[in-house]
Amino acid sequence: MQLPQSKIDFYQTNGFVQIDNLLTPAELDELSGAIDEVMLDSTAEVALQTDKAGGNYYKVLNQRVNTWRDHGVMAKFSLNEKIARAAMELSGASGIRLFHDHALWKMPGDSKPTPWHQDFPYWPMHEPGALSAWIPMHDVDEENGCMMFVPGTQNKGKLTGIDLVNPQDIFAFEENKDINRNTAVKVPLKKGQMTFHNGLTFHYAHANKSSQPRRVLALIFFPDGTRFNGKPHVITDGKGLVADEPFKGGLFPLIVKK
Ligand SMILES: O=C(O)CCC(=O)C(=O)O
Repeated sequence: MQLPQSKIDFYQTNGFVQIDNLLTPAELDELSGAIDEVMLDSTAEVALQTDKAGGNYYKVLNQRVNTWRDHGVMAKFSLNEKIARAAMELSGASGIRLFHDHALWKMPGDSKPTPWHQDFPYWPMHEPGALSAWIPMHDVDEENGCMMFVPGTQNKGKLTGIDLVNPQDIFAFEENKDINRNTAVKVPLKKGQMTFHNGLTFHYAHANKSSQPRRVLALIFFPDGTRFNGKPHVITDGKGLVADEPFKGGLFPLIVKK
């Protein structure tokens, strides 16, 4: 085991956890250089950019999806065994596959917060258990877009997905009336620290009020054996996946197993 049991217990209880120094400073510098290359390369064709400058989604997130298929150094980190092994230990899965990576930049200027949401409702998976690693390239705090999590909300189950541009208030949902939003935990991070969060955990990120992009790589992992639910998704559409069958193959690579 590479993680202390206390970290696994914290994740299981709270639905998120902070992990320090999984990547070395040299690795982080290499990743930081590569993510800049991917994000600043207007010719990159494979890594899908979800919105262009000026768009409403772009004000929340300037995002490129599946950078690992575009850039060898991104692949080195999106398929990194240390990160996937941590995801396996936290989730208790017997193997971990990558669903997709995404570079998540919050641009300076007219920046909007990432509203309170769960991730899992967006993902075309039957079984819950998927989780994200959220890896900033630099220090993050309330000023430039650090995250907040509501402990224990991973136990709420799958709720209606939130529109990230015109968000509903997740705390106003009838089933969430027992949740006190003041229990949310703000998680500023220093370079070298990262978080993992369960796809069901309520989370939020502050707007970026700094003068520089907030640069993050997020990796979405799921337990081996998770089945495709057949719903449309930008990552799975047109890939010939069969509903109710487990995800498999090189597009959703098995990175680590017990
Ligand atoms: O980086 C952000 O602003 C939000 C990230 C997020 O929602 C996620 O990684 O699930």
